[in-house]
Amino acid sequence: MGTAPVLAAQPDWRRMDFLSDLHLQPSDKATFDAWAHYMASPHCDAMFILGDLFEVWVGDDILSDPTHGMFWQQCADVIRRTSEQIPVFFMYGNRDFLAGQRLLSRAGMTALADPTVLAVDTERWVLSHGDALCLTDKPYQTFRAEVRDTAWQTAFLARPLPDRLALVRHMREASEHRKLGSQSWIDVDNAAACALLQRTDATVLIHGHTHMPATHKLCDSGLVRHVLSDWDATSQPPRLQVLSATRQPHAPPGDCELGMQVAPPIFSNKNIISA
Ligand SMILES: [Mn+2]
Repeated sequence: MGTAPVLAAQPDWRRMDFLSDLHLQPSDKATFDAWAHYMASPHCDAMFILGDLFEVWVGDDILSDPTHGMFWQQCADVIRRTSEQIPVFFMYGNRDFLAGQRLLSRAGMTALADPTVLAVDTERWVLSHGDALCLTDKPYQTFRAEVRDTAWQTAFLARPLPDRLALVRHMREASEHRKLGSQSWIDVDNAAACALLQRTDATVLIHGHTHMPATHKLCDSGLVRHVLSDWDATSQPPRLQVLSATRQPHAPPGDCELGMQVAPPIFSNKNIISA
């Protein structure tokens, strides 16, 4: 990863919400419903979706496909209604990196590079999906470099939609099979996370991807790594976490509170988790 672009938080953004790994898909209506409810009345002034919003994205032409299009249109329309009220930023994950301009325009989302530095007053936070930092997974990093290549993407998108859907299904099955054989989940490399923060002059890294929500202190230097959970409304208890950053109205600039919450808040106060 080279240098990271900087996005300055607008002065009137009191609350910023971060979420990732919703893995929206037609077969999981409960998670879609919980997410749509959260999106319908956002209590934040800016929203950051840090990748894997969709379980898979095979190309924007799926939006107009008579057989498969309806669910993805609904997703785009849910985002559209939110982005008409507040800015919605989207970072590509390893499952939806083929999201294109047509989806972004329809949903009213602004794409963010991975990583992006979010400058909040005097603080600098790095936003990332997280997969690029899982360095010990060498086969995945090779695969990632291959599929992020423009020529690969052009060739893939040129294939008929049914072919792409079949190919993705095949790749998913192979990946699930591989996971069954491995003992542990591969995590973000802490040294790489630390180096990224130092290189970008930032103190906080916010990412998803690993589905291992936690707050890690990095390299004894006050640096912090916040890991977002994935979303699953059917698990017990439901996983529907949003990391909210709130600027206190009377606090000095840069005095921001980061707290993990569960969305939508209708589920009950018991679901509020302290950061
Ligand atoms: Mn991911």
